[in-house]
Amino acid sequence: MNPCIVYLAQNTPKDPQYGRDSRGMLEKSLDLLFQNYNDAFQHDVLIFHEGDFDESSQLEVKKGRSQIQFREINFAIPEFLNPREIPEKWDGIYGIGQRHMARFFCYSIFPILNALGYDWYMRLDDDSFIHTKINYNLFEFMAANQCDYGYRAILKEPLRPTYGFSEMVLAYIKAERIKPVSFLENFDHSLTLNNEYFSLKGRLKKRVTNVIDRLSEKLNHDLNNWPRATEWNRQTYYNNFHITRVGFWMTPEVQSFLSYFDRVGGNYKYRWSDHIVQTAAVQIFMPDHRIHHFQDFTYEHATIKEGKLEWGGIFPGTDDNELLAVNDFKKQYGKLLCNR
Ligand SMILES: Nc1nc2c(ncn2[C@@H]2O[C@H](COP(=O)(O)OP(=O)(O)OP(=O)(O)O)[C@@H](O)[C@H]2O)c(=O)[nH]1
Ligand SMILES: [Mg+2]
Repeated sequence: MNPCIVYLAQNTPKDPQYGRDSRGMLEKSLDLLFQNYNDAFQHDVLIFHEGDFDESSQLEVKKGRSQIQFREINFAIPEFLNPREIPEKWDGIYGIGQRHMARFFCYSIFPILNALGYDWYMRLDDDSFIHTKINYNLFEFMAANQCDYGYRAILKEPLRPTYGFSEMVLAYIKAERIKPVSFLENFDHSLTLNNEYFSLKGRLKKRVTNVIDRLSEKLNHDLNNWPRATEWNRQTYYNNFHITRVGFWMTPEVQSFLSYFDRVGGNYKYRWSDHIVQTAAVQIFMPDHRIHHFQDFTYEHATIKEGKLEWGGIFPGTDDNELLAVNDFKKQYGKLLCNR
């Protein structure tokens, strides 16, 4: 096993997207990571960057921790996309850097890590904080339990950056005659099957679950019976923390799906983010028993705007409700989680 921990980082006290102290947050994230986990397990930590960490800043961030390596990458809009279709600022807010980041994490990262010889990775962002001591090797735990994808939280993605996404995924699995493992179970408002309508409310709920199961069973045989494409529940892995086996992402089926997604250009044109495609890939191709929900440590990833909690939050570990970090967070923002 040759695992690593990855970050994508920016060497700035005020990032162009949110005006946050990216460099300061990265250092805090690394300090907590080493204190609570990596001092003991000594995994390689790769920090991808666009050349803005010069040698002296790299040394400052490393603080003598030899496991940390900086790796320079270059971002560019793919040549097969029409640049005129790509807004410089999406919705007048989101710059191109954020969309390069999304493409990096849902498409480019897998062949890069594979070529470097890493077979597992764990992702953290500069604003990802692990607050609890983790006393076991997370990668060995995953392998020993035959899991290929581990996540800490699920959040409901807003509608705006998902327009057209589920339709695109359904078109692909339909055309390719793929029978998704659990993706269709997330179309849960209503269903059309054999011209019957089932409401999710009340007593019919159980029946709908059965219908979904049957629908999954039927898919490859009856292409006319499909869930309505606009009904995706948008529940997605909050993947600023995740652990996964690189080999899964390099299988021809998953690569083919990711390449299709990439050619559509949804990251750049519609701000479809990395976590929605990652969620779909996992739920289409990965058996449920290979997915693990970590709940035993406290993880923080919060989008704060003007002092207010806008998205995400702090996710207390099973025994961590009285943890100082949890109490401080609640005191400061009035709640633990924001998932509008
Ligand atoms: N090099 C580089 N890194 C970036 C860029 N945009 C984001 N990142 C990094 O990628 C990681 C994820 O970016 P975030 O802005 O936190 O994106 P996010 O987690 O989807 O958004 P939030 O939920 O609001 O935190 C962070 O570590 C960022 O510093 C970019 O343009 N260039
Ligand atoms: Mg983030």
